[in-house]
Amino acid sequence: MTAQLPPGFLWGVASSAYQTEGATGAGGRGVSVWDTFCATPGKVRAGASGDLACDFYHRYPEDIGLMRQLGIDAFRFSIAWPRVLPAGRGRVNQRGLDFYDRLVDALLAAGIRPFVNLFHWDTPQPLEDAGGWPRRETAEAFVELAAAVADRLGDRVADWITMNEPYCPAWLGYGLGIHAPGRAGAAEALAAAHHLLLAHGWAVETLRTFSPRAEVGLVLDSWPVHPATDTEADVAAAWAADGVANRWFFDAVLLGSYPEDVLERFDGSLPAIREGDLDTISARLDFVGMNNYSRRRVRAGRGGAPVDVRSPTGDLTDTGWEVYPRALYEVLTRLRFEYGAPSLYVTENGAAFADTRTHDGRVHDVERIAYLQGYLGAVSDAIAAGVPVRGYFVWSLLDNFEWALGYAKRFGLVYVDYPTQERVPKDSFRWYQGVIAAHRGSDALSGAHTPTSAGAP
Ligand code: GCO
Repeated sequence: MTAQLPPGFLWGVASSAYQTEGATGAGGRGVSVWDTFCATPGKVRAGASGDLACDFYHRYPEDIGLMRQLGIDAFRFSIAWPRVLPAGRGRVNQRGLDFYDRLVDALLAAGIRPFVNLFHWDTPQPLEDAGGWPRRETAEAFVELAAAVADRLGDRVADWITMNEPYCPAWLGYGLGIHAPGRAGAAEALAAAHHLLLAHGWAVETLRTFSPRAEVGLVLDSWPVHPATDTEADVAAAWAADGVANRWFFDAVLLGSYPEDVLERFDGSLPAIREGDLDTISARLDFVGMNNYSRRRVRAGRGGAPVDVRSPTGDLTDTGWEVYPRALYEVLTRLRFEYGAPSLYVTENGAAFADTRTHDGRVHDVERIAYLQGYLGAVSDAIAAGVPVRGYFVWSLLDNFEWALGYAKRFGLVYVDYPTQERVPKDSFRWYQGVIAAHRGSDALSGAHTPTSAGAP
């Protein structure tokens, strides 16, 4: 039994450049912080890198064939900044843009609406060498990326995302050092977070200038933070963790202010926040994209500091994340009812499981089907509660490079045999295909939906 979703609901899959494209030396691409991080011993599991990844750069026609088979309405992908501006700013590399031009045309020809995300963490290395996201200049450079891409694709692309999960590059990249560029310090993370948001705000305006039909959004990740127990200390710790990971971004983007408790907690480590910055950051959006996979459970550690604890019960995915569909309901309703998000897409949801090919050559990923089913149920509940959720993107079409975890975690609806690059649709692929077809069938009956060509010019 599949969740009830409204007519016109958009079905998609999501991906990102560094995780799938490979071809890091092709077409005049510059170096990104992820190339450097992967080349640094000990940073990425088994010394893996995105050098080949899924070779999507060369194999995209085949992969679009898979998307057609799947029957999706929309494909969300990101632009590799170093392909477009190898030095991060200045000279535009037309060959880099040519790739995305071909990709967009091929998607449109297949009746698939491109959702273009300008940034999924692959900052050009020269910008990092000049100080990276803790410096305001990096946000200024980002405007050049937005302009170059929108100028080239804006006649055909209507759905734009400025960036994906600014929390991750800020806190995993600059706060904890477990993602590129691997720097660790709260002051750097907070400065990076502010400048990422500033870059987002400036890009909103730039995208609307260059792409007249643009619908512009930002993708945030959110895991609801639950206290491990209802003691006052744990509740306070959960609130503090929620402040850094969620409210910092939600408040800034949707309310135009930073949360007081976070400002107080980090007093002394805060970046220069100039007058007008928060007006820029809270620029009107057409939608907010939500990435959700699970929830966090937090207890008070030393000095009350938040410490994550594992869930004592429940199913876990291969990344150790609790299967907890209610989390998605919570973030969607929160964004709408507490923050007034205009409309929402679930821009990522999915799960890693230890998929293997069995004797029949197939991948019977029953856990993934159950996971997705549960979360789609949460989407349908959120819609029933009055949240305008416009669509849902599975992370991901293909197994791909899972950042510091290398290729060890498989999130795809399609299994990738990395040594041969063979694509093997998993059982979840067929399941999702069926969900989409059934929905479209009911849409056709109600006469409410024009399949796949909805957003094409
Ligand atoms: C993220 C990123 C993706 C990940 C996915 C699975 O949400 O962290 O957008 O790049 O691969 O989420 O962890």
